[in-house]
Amino acid sequence: MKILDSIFSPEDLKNINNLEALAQELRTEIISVVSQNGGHLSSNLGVVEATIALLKVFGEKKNSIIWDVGHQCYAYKILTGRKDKIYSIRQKSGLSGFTNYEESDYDKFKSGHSGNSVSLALGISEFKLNFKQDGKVIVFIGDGSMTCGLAYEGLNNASSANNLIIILNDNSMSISKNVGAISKYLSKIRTNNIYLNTKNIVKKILNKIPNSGKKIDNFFSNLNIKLRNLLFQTGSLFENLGFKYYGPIDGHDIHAMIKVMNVAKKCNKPVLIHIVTKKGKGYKFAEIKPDKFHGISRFDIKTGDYLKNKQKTFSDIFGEYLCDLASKNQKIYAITAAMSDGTGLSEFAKKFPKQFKDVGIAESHAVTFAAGLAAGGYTPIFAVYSSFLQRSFDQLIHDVSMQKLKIILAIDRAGFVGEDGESHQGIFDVSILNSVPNIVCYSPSFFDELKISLDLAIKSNNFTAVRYPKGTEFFKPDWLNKNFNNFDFYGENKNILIITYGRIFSCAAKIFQEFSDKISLLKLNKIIPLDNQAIIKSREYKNIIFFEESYINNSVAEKFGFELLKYNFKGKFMPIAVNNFVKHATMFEQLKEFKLDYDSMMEKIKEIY
Ligand SMILES: Cc1ncc(C[n+]2csc(CCOP(=O)(O)OP(=O)(O)O)c2C)c(N)n1
Repeated sequence: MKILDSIFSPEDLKNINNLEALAQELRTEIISVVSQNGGHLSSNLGVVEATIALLKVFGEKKNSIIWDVGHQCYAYKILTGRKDKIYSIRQKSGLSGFTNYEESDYDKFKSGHSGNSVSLALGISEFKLNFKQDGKVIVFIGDGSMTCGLAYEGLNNASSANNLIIILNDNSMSISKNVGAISKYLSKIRTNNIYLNTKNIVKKILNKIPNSGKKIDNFFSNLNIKLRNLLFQTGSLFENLGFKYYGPIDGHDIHAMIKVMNVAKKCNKPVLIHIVTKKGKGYKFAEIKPDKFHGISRFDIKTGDYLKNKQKTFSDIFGEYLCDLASKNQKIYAITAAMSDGTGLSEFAKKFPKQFKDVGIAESHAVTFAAGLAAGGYTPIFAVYSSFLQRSFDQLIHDVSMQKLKIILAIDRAGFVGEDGESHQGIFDVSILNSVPNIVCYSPSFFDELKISLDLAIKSNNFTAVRYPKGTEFFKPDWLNKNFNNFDFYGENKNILIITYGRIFSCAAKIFQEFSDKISLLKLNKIIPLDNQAIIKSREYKNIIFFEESYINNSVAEKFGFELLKYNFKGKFMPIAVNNFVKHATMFEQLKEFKLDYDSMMEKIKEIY
């Protein structure tokens, strides 16, 4: 019988002696699940031991455990009563790939976006302290997420949170190699020779002391502060912020972590435990290439190879084309917020290191940095996933638009993204951009249109966004107008006009190809601002159905309908867009759920003709 078969809640960990064997079982389970469902493999493998220690010490429900990003919570889910459902992870109606309060009391929040954990924890901590509630609030945050400005806003306010414990999981990786001064600071702590020696001293002492938290505490406390700082090279940052600092601790040594966590449990001040782990631990391929296995689709466990042939994606095209453009234009400057690979910028980074910056998980900074670059004379291009751009709303308005600066946003993952779930869907960028004055936004449906959009953006003096979907292009009709106009009408039918843009234009185009006598089609390329001529011509139609793969409020459809009213449109206007958060499922299931796939479009059209 597996050890896992005897664990139904963290309580059951009390009876388990061979925790290393449990870690091994968890690893095997996680590798198996992710190989079938895809997911965040290397992050999860790295925290198996830390999760066991965490739940062994803080598994009671009176404690609140908050995972930053939450992508590394698979072992946590298995050990908190969700073992039987783990094979449904990231699938429609199955477990989420992040923490999710709808699934379990052990999950305090829905997670997905990085850097918010300390602030969330401080809120819970404040309530607990004021209402004299027992229990600790524990944050689990990676060194990558510590590149988020938001995390420091939290740390800056944490000094009186006496029930707060932060576990800093330092694996020196974000998705790719971590960047910036904080990362260098942590690396200095880790690699310092004194640390290596000290680690052994600490380990020896920890091993000698049978569960005597007090003695360990004394050991740490009684060391002269100066000596301790010298030994650990640490006191400065976290201690000056008001934390009691323990570390660095080997994050794969369950017993060492349990002991230090028990000490932290007794502290009456904020504590930061710095653990050092290996991303991808225990699976050869993930250890060698932790970035490839950070977020991965289905793969063969034996070879580590993807099970699906990788098709060219919009991100690939963007990255390649930007390299072409930069080879002729030294003023092009590309920025990523910790997503070089995902946004297709890895090659650019290698070829044009002086025209590239990975700023860490710092989307707000990235936009304002771009504004500064533009003010200095560069043509900055910030490549960012739609959902992470949400972090930069004020910067778009205050630091770019209000200053009349020209920057370019390359908005990747616009629209549904599938299995990553609610936090990651690219459905809000259009609503956001519709609130930014003087911005131009193109929504290409196909690879060549993406290139033309980028050309237009670079040639113009406008603040421009180009938004494009995850993955590859869909059906591309051969009758498509080769010019990338602001808009194009197709067909003669005056009864039904279908309007759409972006990826789902392909579904509408297929329908038009089959039923060109029954419908006409309007393809929008420039979605912000809307072209008046498109509105004026649309007045001629009796029924307009606007299909939009974006959130409905402040959508292009809403703007279009509003403009039609201004132009005295007398027909029927039917917007079909996303009206809620989007749960994890395949992208095709999501399109279907929100009635934006071929069949749903067809059904809607049939209601009318
Ligand atoms: C605001 C935001 N930007 C980008 C991401 C994408 N992202 C997910 S995990 C991750 C790296 C996190 O690194 P770390 O916190 O060190 O965790 P690790 O995976 O290394 O354990 C990034 C950039 C995100 N989730 N949220």
